Amino acid sequence: MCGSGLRPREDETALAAQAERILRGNDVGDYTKPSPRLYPHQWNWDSAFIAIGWAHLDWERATREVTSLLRGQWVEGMIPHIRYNRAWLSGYFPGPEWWPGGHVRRRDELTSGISQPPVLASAVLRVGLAQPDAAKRLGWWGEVYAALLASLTYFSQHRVLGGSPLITVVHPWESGFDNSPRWDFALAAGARPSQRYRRIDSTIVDASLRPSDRDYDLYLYLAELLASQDYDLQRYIRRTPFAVYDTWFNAVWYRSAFDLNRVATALGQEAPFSAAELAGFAAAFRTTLWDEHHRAYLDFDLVGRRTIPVETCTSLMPIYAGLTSADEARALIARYRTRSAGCRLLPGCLPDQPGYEPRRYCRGPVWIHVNWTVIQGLRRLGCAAEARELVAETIDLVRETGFVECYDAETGAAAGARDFSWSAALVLDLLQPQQGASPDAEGPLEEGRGRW
Ligand code: 9WN
Repeated sequence: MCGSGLRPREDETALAAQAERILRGNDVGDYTKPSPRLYPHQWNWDSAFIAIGWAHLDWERATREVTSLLRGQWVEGMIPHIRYNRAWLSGYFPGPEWWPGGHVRRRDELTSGISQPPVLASAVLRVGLAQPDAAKRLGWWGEVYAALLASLTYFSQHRVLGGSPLITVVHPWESGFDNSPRWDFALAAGARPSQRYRRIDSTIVDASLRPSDRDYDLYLYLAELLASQDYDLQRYIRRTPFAVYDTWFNAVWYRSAFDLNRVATALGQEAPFSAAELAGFAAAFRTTLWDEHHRAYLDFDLVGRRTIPVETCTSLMPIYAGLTSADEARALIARYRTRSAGCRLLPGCLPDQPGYEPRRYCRGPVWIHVNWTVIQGLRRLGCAAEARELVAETIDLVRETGFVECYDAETGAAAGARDFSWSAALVLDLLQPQQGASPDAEGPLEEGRGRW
């Protein structure tokens, strides 16, 4: 572990200016590209994180990031993981032709057919709270509220199975941690798509850092399968090799439901997610995903009906959601840090796990959004010292290596795309003084397991 202690203010100002340059450089008007070349379209959770950064620079711009993402919403409420920009269709693979028959509300929109971890409602709470003018804030919340509610109830209504309230993730891309070693079990069957394809990503970023061709075979096989089953979970589940309760995804949904309740209350409406519903969700989360043997939260494979025994950073996400007590959070962090001693920050996967690779994408590298998310949870739980330590380490790493997509878990060297938007946006957020109307500072949050 390292920490820089007191940093000169000018240094932070320079870092914030660099982050701002990256966001402005990737800004294409109503959305921000995650990175200049590798990801030219609009991505769901990228835009949520990015809006949090924009809120510190240009509030109206932050709101546009959200409203443009919502244009891709499907009739059932799902917000797709990619909203394609027609101008750059040749620059990214796979394009919208891999997601035929989508259920977009607006016929002029081109989107993917899966979603991503639903951080958007929490981001909207934050962005709103960054607006000191209450009329503006409430006006904007009022505009986006119904769409956000539909985006969360989509999961609780259309992505549940067999009476459990937990949400089923249907594709590794949907988890946001595409080639995580947690999903290696699904590669065993060697599933391949019916169509031939050519990747573009590995011509932009070194192939050794990206998911493998075997991973892509699975991703595209599942895309074809989803489309053939009209994106309907009840049909898809009978044929797919991949359907999981992802700890991170479910924790994020819980947090967002909680945060959307706060938006509703501010708007003078009844909280849409009742205390009983959230308590039921929290109880199912604990019962299904806590693994006593590993003493960790682990994902669940719905096809094989078994716990997936791979420990990664996502096992820390209950901290973010308020699904642990402060003591549990400290214990989980301490354990993760001890087992990743020699790594920077909280690496994406524990080095003692099968499939760990320090430089390859979701198999080990450090990600800024992972650390930012844990920091938010620690702050809410009052674990201020642990949060401060992670903030200092994050800033050190970014000062050293820049705002890249992810960082070699052991050396901190750049891995993945350069000038990565959410790294810039979230560091900009971490550089803000911790006071005033932040979601963490605002009002007593009566949370914890099953309560809100
Ligand atoms: C596929 C944009 C996205 C992130 C994901 C990350 C990566 C895409 C890709 O990039 O996924 O969705 O082409 O690799 O895994 O979390 O949202 O930054």
